Amino acid sequence: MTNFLSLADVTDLDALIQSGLDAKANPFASQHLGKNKTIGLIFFNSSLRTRLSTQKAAQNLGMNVMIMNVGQDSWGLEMEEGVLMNGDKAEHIREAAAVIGRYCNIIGIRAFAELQDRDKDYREQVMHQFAKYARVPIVNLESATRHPLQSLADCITIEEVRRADVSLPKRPKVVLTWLPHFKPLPQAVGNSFSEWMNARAQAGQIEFVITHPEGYELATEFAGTAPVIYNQQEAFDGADFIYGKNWSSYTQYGQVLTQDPSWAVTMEHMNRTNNGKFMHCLPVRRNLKVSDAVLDSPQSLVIEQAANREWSAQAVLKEILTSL
Ligand code: AN0
Ligand code: CP
Repeated sequence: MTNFLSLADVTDLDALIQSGLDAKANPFASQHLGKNKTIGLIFFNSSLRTRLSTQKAAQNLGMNVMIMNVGQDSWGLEMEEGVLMNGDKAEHIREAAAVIGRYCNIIGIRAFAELQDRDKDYREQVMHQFAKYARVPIVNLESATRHPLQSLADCITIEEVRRADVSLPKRPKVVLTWLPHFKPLPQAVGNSFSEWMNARAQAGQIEFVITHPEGYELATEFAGTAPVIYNQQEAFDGADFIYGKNWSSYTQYGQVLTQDPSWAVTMEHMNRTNNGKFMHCLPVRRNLKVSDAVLDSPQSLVIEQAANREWSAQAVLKEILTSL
């Protein structure tokens, strides 16, 4: 693996999931692999889990870690080519990425969608500019359209539960549900989760269903052929895993079309499932998107899911380090 930008960079998903589970069982087995290697973690946006879990994973592999918040710690970075830089951005990505690439063996980047211009966001300019000018492997720490380290942690979490619970069906039913929120959020987590779950469904591992109000359709490149059910209750029937996430509209780009509170997940919703587990990438606003009762119930996987971010990052970094 050179870059880890999306599922397309994964050659063997089963092996990567297993590598994450192996890292969880034995975190320091490869502690010499990253000796004298440096990872730079570059954040254009806030983070709790991604920042700490990726740092921890890199340290488990013996790497040195440098972290920078763009704009706060560094200069603002211009991404457009051939522009007159007379605005508020003091440095161009050409120099910035090239310089960071000289200090680091791997660079992780978080840069959310701006939700203003759909074509611009879906072009993934920040990831591609870094990949072009840094000349070292790039890891996506959540880009405009994807969050693959989260999706890998989600796969690890589902696999872990599947192995532990023999009563689960051979192909558990996984439901991605939209949740209400007053703020426009990116589609990245929903996109990525769909992309990875569609791959799992195609491999015969799970059944995958998407539910959201009309107008919240994800781009077809991500939704794939998963059934979309506009009736949330119907979608929840017999589900083994409920994965909640808010996203803003893709078709009416970046808009909040509804905040219908009936879409927030409560115990009543969960009672329609097959004693299903509740998943969310976090951060989550309690009682706006999902009730206290669900988050605090034994059905909630959110903390284990966040814990598994360490092992997803470790599996990815291990594979990149091996290819250096
Ligand atoms: C971000 C998002 O929705 O993409 C990050 C999630 C991991 N969430 C918020 O901005 C609240
Ligand atoms: N799930 C996730 O990526 O969380 P952070 O935004 O806190 O990194």
